[in-house]
Amino acid sequence: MQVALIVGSKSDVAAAKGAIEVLERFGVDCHPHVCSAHRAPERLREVVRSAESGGAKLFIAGAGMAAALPGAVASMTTKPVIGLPLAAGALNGIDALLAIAQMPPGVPVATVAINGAANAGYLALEILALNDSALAGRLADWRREQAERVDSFE
Ligand code: RP5
Repeated sequence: MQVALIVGSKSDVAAAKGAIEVLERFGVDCHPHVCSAHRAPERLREVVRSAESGGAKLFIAGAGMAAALPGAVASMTTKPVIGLPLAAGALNGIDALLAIAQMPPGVPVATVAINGAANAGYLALEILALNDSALAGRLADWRREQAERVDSFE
């Protein structure tokens, strides 16, 4: 496993699937979990520990509302954590975005856009590509294809 993806609730799963799709498209193994930082903190510790011993190089953590999950995961590992704020409550994800971004110095969470699951996947790929030249090459090819599509009238 290279990436562990954790969301705080079953209700978050659909909004997080875009990250898995991106990772799978580039052949990167991702194990998804549902575990709430507020409702099951002890189980979360076990999920993070077993993901690390299973080879996870980084974490994507998605949650809505108070969104404690990404910060809690970051407190349990020194691997990079990408926070995915989800639009789950009355504040449409602004609450989660602010909660995830406002980490204390020394315990960072890299935060993507509200419901930005695909970019959580792409950022994970870019981090993994630092030590994987084949993956870096595939990402560069994909960026070139994207540029050609944007520049074309077809
Ligand atoms: C957050 O509260 C979860 O990440 C979810 O986005 C939101 C609502 O959770 P449920 O009540 O649907 O389980 O902790």
